Formats: sequence, structure tokens, C-alpha cells
Amino acid sequence: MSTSTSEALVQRLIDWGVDTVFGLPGDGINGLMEGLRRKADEVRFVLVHHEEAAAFMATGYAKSTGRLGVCLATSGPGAIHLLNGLYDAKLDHVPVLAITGMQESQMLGTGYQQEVALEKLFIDVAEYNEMIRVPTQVPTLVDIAIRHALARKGVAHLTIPTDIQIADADANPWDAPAPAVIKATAPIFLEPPGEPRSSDIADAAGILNQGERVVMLVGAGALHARDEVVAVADALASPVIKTLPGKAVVPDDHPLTVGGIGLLGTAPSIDAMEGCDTLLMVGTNFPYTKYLPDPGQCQVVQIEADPVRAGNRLPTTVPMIADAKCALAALLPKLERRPNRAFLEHAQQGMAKWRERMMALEGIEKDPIQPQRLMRVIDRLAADDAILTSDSGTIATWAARHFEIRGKREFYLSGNLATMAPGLPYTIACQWAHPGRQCIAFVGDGGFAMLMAEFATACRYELPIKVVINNNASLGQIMWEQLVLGYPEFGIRFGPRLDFAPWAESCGGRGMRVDKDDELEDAVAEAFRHPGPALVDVTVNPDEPPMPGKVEYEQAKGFVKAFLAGQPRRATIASTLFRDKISELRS
Ligand SMILES: Cc1ncc(C[n+]2csc(CCOP(=O)(O)OP(=O)(O)O)c2C)c(N)n1
Ligand SMILES: [Mg+2]
Repeated sequence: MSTSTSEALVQRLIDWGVDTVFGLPGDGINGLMEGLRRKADEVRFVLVHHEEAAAFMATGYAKSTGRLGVCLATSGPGAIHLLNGLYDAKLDHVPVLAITGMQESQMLGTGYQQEVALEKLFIDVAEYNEMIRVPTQVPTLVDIAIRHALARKGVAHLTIPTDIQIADADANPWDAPAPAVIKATAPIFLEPPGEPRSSDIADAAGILNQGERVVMLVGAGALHARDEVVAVADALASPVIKTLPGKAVVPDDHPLTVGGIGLLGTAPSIDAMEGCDTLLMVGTNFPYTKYLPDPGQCQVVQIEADPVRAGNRLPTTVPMIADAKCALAALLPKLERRPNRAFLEHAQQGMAKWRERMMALEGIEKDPIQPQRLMRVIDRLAADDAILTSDSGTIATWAARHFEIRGKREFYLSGNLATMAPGLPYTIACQWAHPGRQCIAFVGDGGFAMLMAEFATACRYELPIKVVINNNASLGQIMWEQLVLGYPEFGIRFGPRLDFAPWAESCGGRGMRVDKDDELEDAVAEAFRHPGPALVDVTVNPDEPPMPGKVEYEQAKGFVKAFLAGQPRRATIASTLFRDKISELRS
């Protein structure tokens, strides 16, 4: 049997260390599927129910391993389905290779069935985007595509016509008038050295040593630099604020951290930002500039791997282009240990109060269940090396505030695209990548329903994932956004409440529904104990607002305006809002 182009392509993926490809077949990729079948001992094909999920899985795989994620879809509709998941990879800067099928070469441009110009469609999402037109372009274009994904930390896309997929790998039927031949390339990629310039280290150290009230803001680019972040923060007596994708940089119970930033952050983070005279940003491109210091308020040192993002969010005194771990390690010996720790101690007192406030919310035992309490129950029962994923929605706020990073725990969500629905596919990908670990998806009823078929994927592969659904029968986050704007809610309720436990059981997993607070702990514990995939669908209080760390007058005014304009259920909402939050509104 001769080697097909598809087989050669799959062999090259194997040469690059790819062990998993997420996808769904179609007539545009039958040749590629045969290539994967022939190499099934060396690379695993994970069959999904929706290509968007395959792209999220590739993204989740890349996020949780730091390695390339790979997804595969057929021409036309399959490729189009990939796009949202690929944008998630692009916006959160992780390497993903998307491989798609294309109509056979002789039909291109004729308006053949399913003919979609994928090289045009993928222009915006992909760093590298090519059609393989001649078999002998493999493996060269595979090497170039993967190097682009790894070097630019983004998406590479290769599309392959069906006739090329099944052609002999060494076929090149055309005369070659150009004075060139396709060169043999190698499956190698070297990370840039990541060392900062010595002049930048000196400048940065000068600014940081002068600062009297230094704050660190750390993001996903510092996830591999926990020890260095803690050491620098300790030397500078600096509170550490974490972006949500950077939640696992420092454990939540560490005395140096004041938790998250932004709408779902903490009050002491806001205070620290407002009070600082120096800001050290590490591995973050945090977009919500409203929560950063005003220009001119403070000196800014930024450690950023990509020159494009240096100075991106506010005027920056010393931008350092470097890997976070290298740069912090280089800075550390140049920093003078700050004897005056008053700024940090003030932040720590604020954090102690914040923790009490959060504990009070988590401690309310009533029906329907408080989402904060649900999150804390998961937190208490989860393993110290659990990997939690979450979706966009109120769930992101509960995860940010009531799930603690401790030990080797990790946390992933769609940070910049902030899309719904990646939680479940991320968790499946994490479980493939980390077989022994507890992988939990904490998702909303809206996000889960979008890609719920993937629970069947977990069951088919006997992946022992855990899914906990914060079921408020609504697009909760959007309801609160409408109210804050002063608009009565509209188009956000999915009544009657969907029941997801029977779905889990019908897939062959364990499914439980919880409506009563006193059943909650046992159900979550049982799901975590269960050796296979398990889902707990929890009815939560839909009237529990994800309040900002500090309520602004405009936000409170929005609620009142929406109530006056006829917000339904305003009595219940007001009772939750004002009973639990009255002290916050007064402040
Ligand atoms: C694909 C997509 N569509 C719409 C949105 C806007 N959006 C953000 S959060 C949200 C509500 C999510 O509902 P659910 O998953 O039930 O979580 P909840 O807020 O109710 O906890 C919506 C519609 C989005 N971010 N992504
Ligand atoms: Mg919901």
C-alpha cells in the first residue's frame, strides 16, 4: 500500500508529538480520516458531536498542556463550525492547528456543493492559512503551519482538497519552471530565549525600588512563574492582583494576593489599584482599562512576551519584552526588600474583610440554593490538584470568588472571547491530557445546553469528568446587565427549567438533580466519588446578583430605573438584592 498524502500529513503530526486530534468526519475529509485510521496506534482521534466543541477541545488541550492543540473538520459547514473555538484560541493566545477539507481541485471555483472559500474565511482568525495544492507540499507546509501556531501563539489553518488527500505522497504531476524545489524541513520549534535586556532590568528595578506603594497585576502569561511572582511581591511588599485567566498564578489563600480584578474582582483589589504609585504588570493584556490606574497616577513596569502588547493598555514607563519567569528571576536580585509593609498590610486587612463577606454569602443555606454556596461546596470537596473550567455567565463570578486555587489546582475559561460553552469541551480535553486528575466543569444551563451532546462524548470514551450545572433557567448574566442599564429584563428566561440529569443517564453517565440545599453536599460528593462521568444539575436562586466588588451609584440607579420601568419579579429580586446587599449599597 503506497503512502497517501493524508498518511504523510498524519505522520508529520506524530513527528511533532501530536497525540490527539479532535474532530468530526465528512465527505470533505474521508482521505484524512483514512490517514488517521492507518496511524491509529500512534495518534488518537477523538470523535465529537459538534466541530465547535472540537476547536474548544483543541484550545483547552493547548491551555492545559502548553502544547499544540489540533482539530479536524470537513469542508464547508464543518469548517465553519470550528470558528468560534478557534477565535477563543486566537484571543487567549494558545497554539492550535485546524485542518479542514476542501472540494477536489478540479471543482474549485465552480460553485460545487459545500464549496466555501475557507482560505478567505479563516484569514482573520489564523496566523497561517494555506491550501495544500500539491502532495509534495507535505510535510513542509505542516512544519510551517505548526511553527506559526507555536511561535505566534495562535491559530494555523491548513485546508486540503479531497483529491490531494488521497494522492500518493510523492506525487507532483506538474512541470516546475521556478528555480526551486520544495525543501525538506524539520519538525522543530525553539521558544525564543525569553531573557530581558539588562538595561531594562536595571530601569525596571530602579522604578520598583523607588515606588512606595507597588501593586502587581498578573495574568495567564505568568501561570508558569508562581514562585517568582511570590518572591518579587514579597520583596516589594506588593499586593498581587490576578486577572481571571491568571487566577492560578498565586493560590487564593496566599497572604500576598488580593484576588481578582474587574467586575468579578474584589474590593481590596480596587482599593490597591486606586492607592498604588507603581504598577508591575506581568503576563497580562487585561482589557478593562477602567479598572487600571488613571494615566499619570503611577509608574508602570510591564513584563510582556509579545512586543505588540507592550504599552498596550496604559502609558508604560519600562516595558520589558521577556518571558515572565525569566524577567522576574532577573529582577529579583536587584530589588531592595521593602521594610515598610504598610500598603500591603492595609490590603491584607481589606482582604480579611472581603473573605468574611464572601463567607457570609456562601454560608446562606436556603432554597433555592445560593450559587455562591454551590461553588464553595464544590471547592471544599474538590481535590487539591483539580482542574476547574467555567463558562461566561454568572458562573464566572462565582468561580472567581468562591473557588480557591490551592495546591496544584488549575482554572480555565474563555478569557478574552468570553464565549459561552467551552467549559464542557475544555474539561473533556483536560481529562485526556491529565488522565489521573479530577476535571470539573462548572457551567450555566445556557452554556451547557449549547454543547451538551459532548457529555455523550465523555461517556463514550469513559472519561470520568464531573459537570456541575448552576441552573437558574436563564441567561442570568445578561439579566443583570439589562437591569444595571435600567432596562427591565427581556428575552433571557428559559422556562420551564430544563432537566439535564436524565440526559446524563441516557448517555450512560451518572446524572443527579438537586433542588434542596440539604441534598447538595451529598450529591456533589457522590459525583466526585463516581468512577465515571457524572453530572449534578443544581437549581439555584435566579435572583442572586453577581455584585461588583464595590457598587457604584450608577449601577444601583439602574436597578431602580428597571424596577420602575416594570421589571417582572421585582419584589423577589429586590428582596435578595436589598436584604443581602443593603450594607454594600450604603457604602
Ligand atoms: C456564544 C455567546 N453567546 C452569547 C453571549 C452573551 N452572554 C454572556 S453570558 C450569557 C449568559 C450565560 O447563561 P448561562 O450559561 O446560563 O450562565 P448564567 O449567566 O445564567 O450563570 C450570555 C448570553 C456570549 N458570551 N457567548
Ligand atoms: Mg443560566
